[in-house]
Amino acid sequence: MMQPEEAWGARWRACAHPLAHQYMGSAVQKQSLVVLAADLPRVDDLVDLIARVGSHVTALKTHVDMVDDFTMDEWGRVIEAARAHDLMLFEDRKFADIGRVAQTQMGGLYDIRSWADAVTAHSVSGPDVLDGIAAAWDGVQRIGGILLLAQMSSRDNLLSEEYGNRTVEFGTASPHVIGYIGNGSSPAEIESLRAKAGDGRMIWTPGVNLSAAEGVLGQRYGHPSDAVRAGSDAVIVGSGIHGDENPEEAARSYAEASWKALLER
Ligand code: S5P
Repeated sequence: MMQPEEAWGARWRACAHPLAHQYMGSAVQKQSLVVLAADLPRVDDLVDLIARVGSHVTALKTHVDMVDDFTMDEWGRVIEAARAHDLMLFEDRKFADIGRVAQTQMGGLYDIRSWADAVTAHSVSGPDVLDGIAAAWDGVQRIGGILLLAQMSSRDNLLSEEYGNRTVEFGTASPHVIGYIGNGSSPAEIESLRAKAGDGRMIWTPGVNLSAAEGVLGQRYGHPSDAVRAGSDAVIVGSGIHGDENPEEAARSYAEASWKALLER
């Protein structure tokens, strides 16, 4: 099997966080840079989807607060299914409050700190949100990584170039930040973010779809291969997989496209 350093090059050497290495190592094993956006409202359907596509995807991105039948016990089934497929658990919570509140929001009903390996955060409130999130993991003796939103895929969003630059400054200064969310629908924007982020941080991109049609409610899409060639290290795919009539085949296609593009890069 290929060594991670061979596939990832400078990115492997420069990303120091253990979770960045966990993701990149697992991507090589599965030959897939696909993060499954499992946007389904029922635990049974989530567990079923993981069983079907788990071997073609590298991380499981959740929105735990969209699950209708959430209880901590039921959620345990999702965690177990993900771990059984060696998937990193990534809660897309988009924390955006002051540090102290983000710390407490990592607990609460969903107790994100106890199971998530990675979470997303907005940088709008300043860099202390990052320390708040890290303090919550610290409180339960776990280590996690944060992905900061530097760009978004939705049309007319307010994340300007300057906002993205400041976000990268926060991310560069924080040991808890493993990477950035970039706009997967625009190779030019990914390239620009890549130039600023350097090799020490990953870029994960939503807004990718193989049939690159218009998404609903202002979502925009680009091709996963273009995103990876432009500097994305993970393609976040939701509808393209769970909305397909054959999720397993779809996941395999995304995995192949993303892996091939990484090797080309
Ligand atoms: O800018 C963004 C950031 C994120 S994290 N645009 C996004 O679409 N996302 C997330 O990616 C969104 O919350 C959803 O879970 C996923 C995209 O889903 P899809 O069905 O459009 O592939």
